Amino acid sequence: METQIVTRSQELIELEDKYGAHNYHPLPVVLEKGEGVFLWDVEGKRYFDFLSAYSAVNQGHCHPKIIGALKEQAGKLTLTSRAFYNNRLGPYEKYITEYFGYDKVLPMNSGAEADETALKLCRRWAYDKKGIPENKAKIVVCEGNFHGRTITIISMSTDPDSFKGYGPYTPGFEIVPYNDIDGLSNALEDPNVAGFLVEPIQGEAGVYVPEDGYLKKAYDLCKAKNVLFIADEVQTGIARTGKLLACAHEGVRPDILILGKALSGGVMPVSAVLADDEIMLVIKPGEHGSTFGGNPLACAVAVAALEVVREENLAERAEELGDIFRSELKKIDNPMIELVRGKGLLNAIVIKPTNGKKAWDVCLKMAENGLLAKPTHEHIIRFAPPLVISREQIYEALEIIKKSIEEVYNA
Ligand code: IF1
Repeated sequence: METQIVTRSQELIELEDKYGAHNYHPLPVVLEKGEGVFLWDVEGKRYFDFLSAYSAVNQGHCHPKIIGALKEQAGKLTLTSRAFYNNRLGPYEKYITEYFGYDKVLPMNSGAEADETALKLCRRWAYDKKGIPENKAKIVVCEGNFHGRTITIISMSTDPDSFKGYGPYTPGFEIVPYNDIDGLSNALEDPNVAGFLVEPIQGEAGVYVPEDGYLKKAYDLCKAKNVLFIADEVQTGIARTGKLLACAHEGVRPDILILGKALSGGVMPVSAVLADDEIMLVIKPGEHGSTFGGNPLACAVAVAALEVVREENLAERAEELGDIFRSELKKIDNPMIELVRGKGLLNAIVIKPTNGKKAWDVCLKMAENGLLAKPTHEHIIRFAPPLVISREQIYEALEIIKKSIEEVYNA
């Protein structure tokens, strides 16, 4: 009788397949441990993490300082709800508002919740401050946007994978092409426009970097029309692109700033919306909130996560190592690499399918060779390692990437 050898990984993949909803198609790698830039699977194989949980793990996996804060706070108090005050929220609010330079913060959990919060804030401001007639406020968004998965957020999406089959949709959004100042300018002619929501670099769209000057021009147009400039920095923020915020590359200070992901270093869902008083205070007690938003555990973790970014100069590292990484990627002479783009350590390559081999095959080969990355939109591979990566490790990873593409090309 033939005995079938089933690995632990296969067993665990089958469990997810049998009992979990099929809303993802992961690479066939089952992870059980992380430290810094590395992940280990259940068979003990080590990988470079070049996804960083979609930029949530900028500080590296299980950063000792962040995990220390988590452990200490977990033994004391984790959740009070906002029905009462807690001793961690005030200090966190002071810390994060000074850190990013805003009067106030509104704490939430997921990125989508923070985006929803920003949309509500913008609409309230439109009615209470700008004087737009009731229910007429419009928010301009960009083609190719990704802001999360709620019904309202997918109502602004132009990607059928995100929105198809979930109607009826939330009205009140106008879509303009990304990286197109004239398109935005036309849309802003409508006096009922209250806000412009934009990703400084479009992540899900495939790390699409707008032309230099786009964000500044967009910001200036918004100012001229009394429209709020709302930046979704859930993915681009917290040092990923070589500055604390991607908007800072153009000296733009958003009226409403949305943060998530790396705000906790990937330890738990922590998101935030930042704005000045004249915007933030339009929401009054009882008009918005969340059971978990601002919980003491999240506050302790977020302060530690932000301290790490500063103490370890992660923005400067991302800038410097990102330049090296992109210039070395561009040197790889392989017909499968069509394009290299990105900023800081948020990068992508566009793969030209060759002999039936696609980005997915390249990712499988890289995993085999010890580096994890994920394709997006069929032909794009995102490269976004934790920002604690060293220069030597960047070169080591480049060797794996180069070798893997060659192996797929020559197969
Ligand atoms: C998934 C991509 C990244 C975001 C921006 C808000 C959110 C996200 C700019 C919502 C979330 C995600 C979610 C994740 C995959 C992922 C993603 F592949 F879609 F493109 F990061 F690159 N604003 N991004 O990028 O934050 O509610 O998830 O905390 O599987 O949906 P969330």
